[in-house]
Amino acid sequence: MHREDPPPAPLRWAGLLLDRPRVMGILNVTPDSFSDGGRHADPARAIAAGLAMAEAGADIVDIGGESTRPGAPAVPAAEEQARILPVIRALAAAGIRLSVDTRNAATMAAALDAGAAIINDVSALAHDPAAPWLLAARGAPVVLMHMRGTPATMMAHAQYTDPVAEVAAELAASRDRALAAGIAPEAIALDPGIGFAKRLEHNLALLRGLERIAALGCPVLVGLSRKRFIGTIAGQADPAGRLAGSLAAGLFARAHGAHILRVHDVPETIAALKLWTALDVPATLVDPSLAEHGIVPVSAPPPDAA
Ligand code: HH2
Repeated sequence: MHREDPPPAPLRWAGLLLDRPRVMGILNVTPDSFSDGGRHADPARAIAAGLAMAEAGADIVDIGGESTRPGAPAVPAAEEQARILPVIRALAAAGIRLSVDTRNAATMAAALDAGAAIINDVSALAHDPAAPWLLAARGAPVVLMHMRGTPATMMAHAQYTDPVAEVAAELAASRDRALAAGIAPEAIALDPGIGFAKRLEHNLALLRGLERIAALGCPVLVGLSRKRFIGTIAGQADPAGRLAGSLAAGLFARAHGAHILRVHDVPETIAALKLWTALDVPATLVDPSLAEHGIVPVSAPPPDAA
């Protein structure tokens, strides 16, 4: 890009202007999620946790009723809905932008009816044949995440020659299937699926190569919070002890093209991103709330100063 070129217009997705990093808080209403399993299984505790995330500044709260950790059993859609719908209704009534982490079209429909705005599907709409048509009809924004196989079988498929090229090509194919079903291009965000059919070296390659996923032209969401590769590298067996590594990897992902980070630790992630943004300040990408501290957008130098 030449100095005199105007910066590209920021992407917009799900009512969010992606001119600065956005944060999706994780709210698993499950007994068995790998990090927060059981903590929010009671609806009242889940609602309180969702309200706290929004209060802390989460742009989206992502509600899940089925664990997708490696080897996790599938949860019947009726059970999944019984877990999440009361939480969705309460948090939607509080005006919180909600996504729902589900692979089932019936759960997607019920969640949208209950007030959710976004669907987050770890199968990229491949699990349930009704899902793409439903979302095309509803016009809901969707996260298409990369995975191979199912959570029960995915680690057997973690074989790549060039992980970044293969994941980018498979995500592009998922996007094209969604478009062919009638989902609008601006409704689609893509996610490399850190830890899903990926081993340590694949996760690292994908984070280093995130720009090639962003080059597909859709907003990029990354979920790496407390995941196993962080524990492996930092020597932390307990997911709850992986905050520092999650923040470091999240900032790296942001610097390499991620627009949205899906995280367990909302206030800590927002603080880290604020510091990163204040230091990085690429032209117009400044959090407006920093203006009170005198940190304002820097305009590009005139061409002859280059
Ligand atoms: N990771 C998990 C679940 N859903 N969705 C997207 N888009 N991206 C991710 O990386 C992602 C996801 C797994 O993490 P978590 O929800 O914390 O655990 P569990 O699947 O055990 O409930």
